[in-house]
Amino acid sequence: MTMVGSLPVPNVQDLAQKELKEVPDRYVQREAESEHIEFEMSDQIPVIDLQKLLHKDPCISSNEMAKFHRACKDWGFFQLINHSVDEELMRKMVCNAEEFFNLPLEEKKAYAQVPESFQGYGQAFVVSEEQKLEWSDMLSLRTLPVYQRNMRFWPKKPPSFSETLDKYAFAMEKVTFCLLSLIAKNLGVEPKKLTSIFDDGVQGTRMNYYPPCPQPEKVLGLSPHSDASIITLLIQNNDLPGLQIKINGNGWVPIKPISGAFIVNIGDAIEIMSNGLYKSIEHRAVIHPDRARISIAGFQDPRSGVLIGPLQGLLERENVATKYKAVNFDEYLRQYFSAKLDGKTMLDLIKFEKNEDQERA
Ligand SMILES: O=C(O)CCC(=O)C(=O)O
Repeated sequence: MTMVGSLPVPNVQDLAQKELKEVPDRYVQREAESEHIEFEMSDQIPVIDLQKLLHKDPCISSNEMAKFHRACKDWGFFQLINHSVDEELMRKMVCNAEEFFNLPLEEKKAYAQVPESFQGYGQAFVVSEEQKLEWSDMLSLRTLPVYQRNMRFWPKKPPSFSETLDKYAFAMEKVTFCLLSLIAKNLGVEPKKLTSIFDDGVQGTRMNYYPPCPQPEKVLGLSPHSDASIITLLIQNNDLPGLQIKINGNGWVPIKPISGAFIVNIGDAIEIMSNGLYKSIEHRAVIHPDRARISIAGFQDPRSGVLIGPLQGLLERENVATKYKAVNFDEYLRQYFSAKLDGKTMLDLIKFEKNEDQERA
């Protein structure tokens, strides 16, 4: 049985408060000077308007649906505006997370991860004592379905934390369900074929805390990876950039967050089900020299035990061969959480053959 969960590591927020001149060697994992950053592509990252997608006027909705299709196909990332989630709730969620991370370390340790579990305060994806470490701490919680929550890891401080996260979890689920129905429409498959994996679906919420770092060019907040999820919704504490994405194996494209928007990305589950038409894009988080950044990622996964594979209707209509093996999603997640973050290697393992993505890279 593979290990799920992370080896214990030092608390980075605590380390960062020690006013270090140089970061310890175990965190040095980047050579920024040899990286290519595509600043000019930042402004091209698609912005999708949910109200336009759902608009009664077919002219407006079909234009936006075409834009949405291209965003999922060519970018795998977009910012979602006019999503109907109360912006005050989003702000409160971020403030509650910030208040939690600002508690004394001893208080936060009451929610520390325990062996063989990814839930709680700590890290993820640390599987060996030699592995380089990320410049971040995290609080990971299973937020849906409600009966799968482990309240032992839900902070009691600030007092509004649990109520806010409960509301926020359902709000994220609603948006994801809506996006998934629209994705089905764009893929030309019966919505139920996609949304049925979502009934009783599992949602994990990860709150990432990235302290400032005296040598940000040497560290990573989160190593390059794609998400295992169906769809991920991300918000963050301010307009501080930190998230970067890799398009077509070229340089890193920084995302400039739009206030009040969700940053949305397609996860591995949709890449598999769309037979590679929609892309689960590699992304990473970089660190600011003197400001802390907090992000909250909501990962919507299929329900437990479901088998994920390319959608039959899509394969027949496009008359293409299946590029991915069908996988039990629980097993996929188990593998995902028992290895270090490493680009798209997990997804590559279930591809039938080298396809054009790899050839292009
Ligand atoms: O902090 C970010 O912007 C990225 C977070 C992320 O990719 C994750 O939590 O998997």
